[in-house]
Amino acid sequence: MARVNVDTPAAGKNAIAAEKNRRLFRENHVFVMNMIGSPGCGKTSILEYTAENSNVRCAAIVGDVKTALDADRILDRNMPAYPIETGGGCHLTAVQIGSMLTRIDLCKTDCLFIENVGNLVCPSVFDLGEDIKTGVLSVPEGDEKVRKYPELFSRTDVVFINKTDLLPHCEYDMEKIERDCRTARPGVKIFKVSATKGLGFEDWARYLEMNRKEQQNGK
Ligand SMILES: Nc1nc2c(ncn2[C@@H]2O[C@H](COP(=O)(O)OP(=O)(O)OP(=O)(O)O)[C@@H](O)[C@H]2O)c(=O)[nH]1
Ligand SMILES: [Mg+2]
Repeated sequence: MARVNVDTPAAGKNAIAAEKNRRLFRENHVFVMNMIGSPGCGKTSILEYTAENSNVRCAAIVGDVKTALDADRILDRNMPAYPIETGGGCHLTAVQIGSMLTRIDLCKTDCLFIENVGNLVCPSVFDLGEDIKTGVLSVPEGDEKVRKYPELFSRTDVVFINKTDLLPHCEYDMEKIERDCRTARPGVKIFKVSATKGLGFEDWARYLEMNRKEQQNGK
């Protein structure tokens, strides 16, 4: 079985780049969320909804193995979005994020989203310099994902449970998954939403606004 050994020179390089990114984010008072979830769980759809419905000054770095399709979707909703093609890599690295930061007007950004490559495993162990890791789950994936991917969910301060509009069509124990999230990460904030139907985003809007105020107080 292939394993990712994170105790390597490459990991050391990543840690140094992550610290550099973090310093830049702090200096510019930018709140950074690293969004991690399976392919198709709705990461881009949540950002599209946010772009259309929030006044908070946001930008996104969007990682995909190939194409800039997701960054284009976000740009179409008037949120600045910067694609990174990993060319086969299953996660973003802090070096890749650092190379994008000269292109982003951090002074005019309160919240930066990093949409990681769709994957519940590798992105969870790579620090990008973010403030928080955000897990994105969706109802049709099934309600055992938190237990099956504990590395990620032990590190997520925010979890979206997306595609709640599909609850009537799926066997999904919402109470169980919420309990699993809280066991894995006590204090985690959980937003239950439907990105395509625009449902359940009230708490998310308040959370973003609270962070905007905190960042702007520092600017
Ligand atoms: N029914 C339903 N479909 C949704 C919802 N959110 C997203 N989708 C659909 O799910 C599919 C994948 O959504 P994306 O936003 O592209 O997912 P993603 O996580 O960004 O996918 P990758 O970037 O490929 O990992 C699209 O067809 C969306 O329209 C939702 O709340 N309800
Ligand atoms: Mg996407």
